Amino acid sequence: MKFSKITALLTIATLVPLNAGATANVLPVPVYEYFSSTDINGSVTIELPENVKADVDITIDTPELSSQPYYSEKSLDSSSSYTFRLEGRDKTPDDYQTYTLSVMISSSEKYMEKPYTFTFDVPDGNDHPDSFADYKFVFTADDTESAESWETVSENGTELSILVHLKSNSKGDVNGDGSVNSIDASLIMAHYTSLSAENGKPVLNEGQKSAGDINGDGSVNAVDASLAMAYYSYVSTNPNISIDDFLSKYLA
Ligand SMILES: [Ca+2]
Ligand SMILES: [Ca+2]
Repeated sequence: MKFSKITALLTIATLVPLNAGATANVLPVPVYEYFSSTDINGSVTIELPENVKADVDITIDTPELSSQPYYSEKSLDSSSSYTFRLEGRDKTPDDYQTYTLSVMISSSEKYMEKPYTFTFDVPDGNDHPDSFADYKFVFTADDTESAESWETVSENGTELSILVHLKSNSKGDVNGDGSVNSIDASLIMAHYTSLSAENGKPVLNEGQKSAGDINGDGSVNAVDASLAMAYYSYVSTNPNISIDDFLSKYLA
């Protein structure tokens, strides 16, 4: 009787969200095939601002493996926080493991040019009790024009606040280099082709998809790629026409 009460209390305790303020804390599942939960001695918690999505990748470097996927989460939603559990290991020159966190945040029309990255180690919990490494990254986002995709706003031990600067691409300019040409058409086709395949992954991020949907019908496909090419060839003889003006003529 006594034990079952204790068990019930423990069960309740594990259901309490780890972070007050976030609606729920999600524990993503590692993709690393050698993951051993008994070796967990660290974690990375990510909190996202409202109205964004995030792709979060954690890779591991060891003497045998370089940039091996450890976690790979796509389109994480802003309404939750996420805790990625990590194994610890004692480090020697020929036996190490180093993690690299990579976070790409996007909104429906804006995206990060470069991912936020952070490289760190997790010590071995058996040899170093009380060494649990609990990193926390609190992200905020704005659309300030900046040469940098992100900046560290504050750093308090292992808790970091990161401000990301989201940018948007103009219509047709999928890669954001300032012009619409065959590179953009190729990216649109690569995205469409990849998603048409079984288990295909998107090539374009949210902001790029928005720029790639040239005719604005909600999907990015061969029609948009041919419109990019048509505009590119038209602009070579009519250099001052905007893509919107071109489209209103061409699609009329
Ligand atoms: Ca371009
Ligand atoms: Ca379209």
